[in-house]
Amino acid sequence: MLKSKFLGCLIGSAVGDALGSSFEGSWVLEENRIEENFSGRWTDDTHMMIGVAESLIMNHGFDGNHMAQTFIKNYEQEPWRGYAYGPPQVFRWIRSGVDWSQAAKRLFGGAGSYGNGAAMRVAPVGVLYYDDLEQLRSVAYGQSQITHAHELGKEGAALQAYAVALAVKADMSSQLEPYAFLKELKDFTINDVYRRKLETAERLLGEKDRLRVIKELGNGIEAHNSVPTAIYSFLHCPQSFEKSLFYAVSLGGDADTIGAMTGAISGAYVGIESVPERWKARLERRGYIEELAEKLWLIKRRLQ
Ligand code: AR6
Ligand code: MG
Repeated sequence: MLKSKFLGCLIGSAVGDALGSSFEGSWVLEENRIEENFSGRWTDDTHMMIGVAESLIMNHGFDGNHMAQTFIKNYEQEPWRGYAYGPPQVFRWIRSGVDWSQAAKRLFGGAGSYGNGAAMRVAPVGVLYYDDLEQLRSVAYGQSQITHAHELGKEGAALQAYAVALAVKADMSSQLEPYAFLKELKDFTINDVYRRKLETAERLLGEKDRLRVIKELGNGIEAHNSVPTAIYSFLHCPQSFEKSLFYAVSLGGDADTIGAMTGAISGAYVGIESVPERWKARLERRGYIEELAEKLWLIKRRLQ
């Protein structure tokens, strides 16, 4: 079952990215339109998630310099994946000699980025450290530091990784309790912005009006306006990968990234078998992503 959850998480993340990628920046949309354009092609979200997995596997854990070089190598091979402004800028600074742990602090006038780029790629950290909170937080922050030095960017990644971890630990055969799930996340976060968002998510459970959900939780490119939204989308229907994903993408906005983060949590809960075959079958580089998930699982098994 654990192996199925590792595979479900990484494949789920890539499927969510691919499903949402046609709707990045769109308004709220009808769920029955979402599948029309599904090509299985994914964007920078999955490209960077692959980089995180490759580096964790190569080093049997986190090595900041190696992960930064892996991101750079992947980016230079396929720069057209839809990267935002921040990461490529950081890559150029590192290439010109700036240390991997310092470069991202230069972004946005020294504030660092609070974009959702560190959270969208964090799934491999969530599975590998699902039963070790301290390591999970430390590696989630470490991998963020490469491109996202702002506290909200880093905390968003840690929260997303922890949501994945909780989903790995939860047993599919007993009903998942959304209030208990949100409470665990609230206890985990050390940031008030996220704590308030999780309280809002709790209040909104079962809300029918999508515009209200967007207004209160957000659907933007900022980590604090998308990570809680992905968690909420998973909780919309925890037992169904398909329903959670349709819901996440229907909110529009940063649909590929909210799709990727929802897919990572949902896939980690339901397992690979419950990710619809029609989506898996068309997913770009499915075999390679499955191979990475399996290697992470093997490392986990050896560590235990
Ligand atoms: N001050 C002002 N604006 C900011 C700040 C800040 N401190 N931090 C972030 N932004 P970026 P990402 C805004 O560039 O997080 C892809 O399409 C600013 O507009 O660090 O990797 C993926 O699919 C900045 O450009 O990149 C995701 O949707 C933007 O947030 C997304 O891009 C994104 O931060 C991930 O982007
Ligand atoms: Mg996006």
